[in-house]
Amino acid sequence: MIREALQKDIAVMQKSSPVDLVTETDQKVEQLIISSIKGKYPTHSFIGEESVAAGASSVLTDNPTWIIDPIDGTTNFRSSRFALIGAVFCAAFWPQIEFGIVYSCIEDKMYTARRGKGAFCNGVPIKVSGQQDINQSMVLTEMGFKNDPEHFQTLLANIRTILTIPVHGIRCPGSAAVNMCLVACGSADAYYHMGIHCWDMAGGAAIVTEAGGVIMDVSGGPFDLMSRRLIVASSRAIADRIAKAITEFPVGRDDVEG
Ligand code: LIP
Repeated sequence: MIREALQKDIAVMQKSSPVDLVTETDQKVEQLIISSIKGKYPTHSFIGEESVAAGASSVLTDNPTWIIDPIDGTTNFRSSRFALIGAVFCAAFWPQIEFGIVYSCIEDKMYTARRGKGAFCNGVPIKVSGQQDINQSMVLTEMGFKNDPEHFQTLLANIRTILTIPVHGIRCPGSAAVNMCLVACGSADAYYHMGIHCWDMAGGAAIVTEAGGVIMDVSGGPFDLMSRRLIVASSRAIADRIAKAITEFPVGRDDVEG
């Protein structure tokens, strides 16, 4: 459905800000995923990016819950047909993530993982690079300016701090879920981000963990799916070094509504 939509004109609507976009395809893909899963598991719950935008709850309960981002990288999808666009879904059987699926649909790469059973790309097992040396690492992050000069200054200062550690480079591919998969398969060594959502992180969290990666909060504490922030890395040493380097800014939580 996403690939077909790329052949046509894409009408874009703005949600909370110019960096928070939605298209008809986001809404249709989310409905398709939810109705397919509901057919099999009628009692399960859902947290979907577009359903939450329309007013649904994003609080995780102890009911089996599917967390869905129909198009992760909507800006890539809408503006440039940029190569990295992910469709993400994952099942959280509270308090654990049971499995994650990220489909990088332009590349036709299906990343999958199930807790304790490993991570795969198109059925082939994947592993993080195992890199321990921050000076030899490729780091991913994202830039979204939400009209808050203070956050923007911190975001830019963090990029400068990481670059001058130094590292091999920083890249901003535009899809949180795909970024996590790039770390999971060893194409990048780390990814950090503040201001994303549980639907951007959930599928990739399962995949990077099963690929042998480290996932943590930007403070260096345990990863919290509802915290809107994370570091993933090929090793504890690199994750700790990034946590030490970056300055936090407040982003709120997904499970505090209103
Ligand atoms: C997007 C992320 C992207 C990030 C944006 C946004 P969406 O998700 O994947 O990496 O920079 O802030 O959260 O909105 O396209 O699903």
